[in-house]
Amino acid sequence: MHRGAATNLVSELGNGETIAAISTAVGEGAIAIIRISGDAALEIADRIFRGKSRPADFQSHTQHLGQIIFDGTPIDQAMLAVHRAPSSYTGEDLVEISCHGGMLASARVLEACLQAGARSARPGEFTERAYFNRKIDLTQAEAVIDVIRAQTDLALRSATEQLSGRLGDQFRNLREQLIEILAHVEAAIDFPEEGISPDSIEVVRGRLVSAVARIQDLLATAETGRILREGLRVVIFGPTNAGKSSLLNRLLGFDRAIVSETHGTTRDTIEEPIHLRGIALRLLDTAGLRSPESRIEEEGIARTQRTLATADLRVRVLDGSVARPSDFATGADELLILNKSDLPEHEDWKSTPAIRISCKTGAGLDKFESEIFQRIGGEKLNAEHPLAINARHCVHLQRAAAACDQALRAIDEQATTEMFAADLREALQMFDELLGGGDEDAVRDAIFSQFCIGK
Ligand SMILES: Nc1nc2c(ncn2[C@@H]2O[C@H](COP(=O)(O)OP(=O)(O)OP(=O)(O)O)[C@@H](O)[C@H]2O)c(=O)[nH]1
Ligand SMILES: [Mg+2]
Repeated sequence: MHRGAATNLVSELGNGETIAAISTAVGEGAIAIIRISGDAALEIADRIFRGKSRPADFQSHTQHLGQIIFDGTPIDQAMLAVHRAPSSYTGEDLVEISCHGGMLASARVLEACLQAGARSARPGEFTERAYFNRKIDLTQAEAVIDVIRAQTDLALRSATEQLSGRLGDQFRNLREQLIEILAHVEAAIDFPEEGISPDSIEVVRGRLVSAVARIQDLLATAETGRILREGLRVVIFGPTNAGKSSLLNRLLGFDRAIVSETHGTTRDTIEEPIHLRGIALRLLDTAGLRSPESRIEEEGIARTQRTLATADLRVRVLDGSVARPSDFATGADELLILNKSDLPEHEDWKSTPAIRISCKTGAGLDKFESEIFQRIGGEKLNAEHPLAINARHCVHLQRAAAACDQALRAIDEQATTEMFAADLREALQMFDELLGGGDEDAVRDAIFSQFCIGK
């Protein structure tokens, strides 16, 4: 095939609306997968594939061995599978080519697809098409990103639950409840002479109250969602030489930070990811707090303060074998740790409630981990079906709850039925947007732009 022919093919195939991309990660691997999706996917496959039969004749969901041809020459041996519309990931005709995983081989196969009339897919465009073809709702599309990014089993389980549509189902149920209530109310607007009987007002009120309660239940999972998706920032801080870096190293299981008996060893903030009982955390070790003895140390301590300001959980570590500092104080939201429990405890600490650990022997670390787990609501995270909303869901649900509350006030203040209906419609609108109604460009910007190319 000649390069010059490509532009003609693109217009012939409907403005290049058939897309192609390498769907596997960049780099060397055993295989790479190139996907083609759109009306012309089979035609394009026919142009670049030589095997026993033509892809257009393949049965859906079967794989066939052949060669990929580019500029008239074979470039790689590959397996090609055809998934016919609508039974494919995108809901369109979809072709998957599994070729050798070298960078060059996969790039050449993609080039062959483009030359044969496909255009390069934008990030997330395959999933975007699945969404616009109604294969999945917006919460499921979001779950695809969560599955890809999941770092712990728990995060993965939660994302898989969402991908299966369970969160979408909950939103749909709530939406249907609101529609029912609205239908009731609109009937009263259409037949004002009949009005709404006091009895049915009570029924409507009761349903609305239970809808709000369910919205609040979902909102209560927002924090869990944030922890699962982003990981929690746990900052270790306290006076110099208390054993902060020793604690970081202990929890990591390797010597990440320098430990020494010299006060002021750590100057910079050190951040490392860890998994604690299935939860992803970001653990931060900081420069010890004291009157700085140099400009560098002063900067280190300033960094400690800035890091503390962004902490989800602060862990104050002190040396239990020495006297209590005269300026000692703890904040209510901190975890207080007395380290060096292998040494005799200084009497100043006798009545201080704290978790006593030894980074040297490992004593007390179990208790410390349990306490962190409890503080971040780990029990909730371990529920059998860990559904947890994301930031976008949170904003919409908050607005829906506010609109429902407003509607309840409208009932109580005996406002006009129209006002009540307007509040309900606003709440409904929120659920439409949650599931993916409304502005297509906004959806594209907010969700699919976060994907990688080829997904
Ligand atoms: N006996 C005993 N010594 C410990 C323990 N934990 C730490 N140390 C010692 O205490 C000293 C200070 O430890 P680091 O971890 O460097 O303390 P730090 O809080 O990071 O100190 P700075 O970075 O200077 O702020 C080192 O000599 C450690 O070996 C412990 O549990 N028991
Ligand atoms: Mg240190």
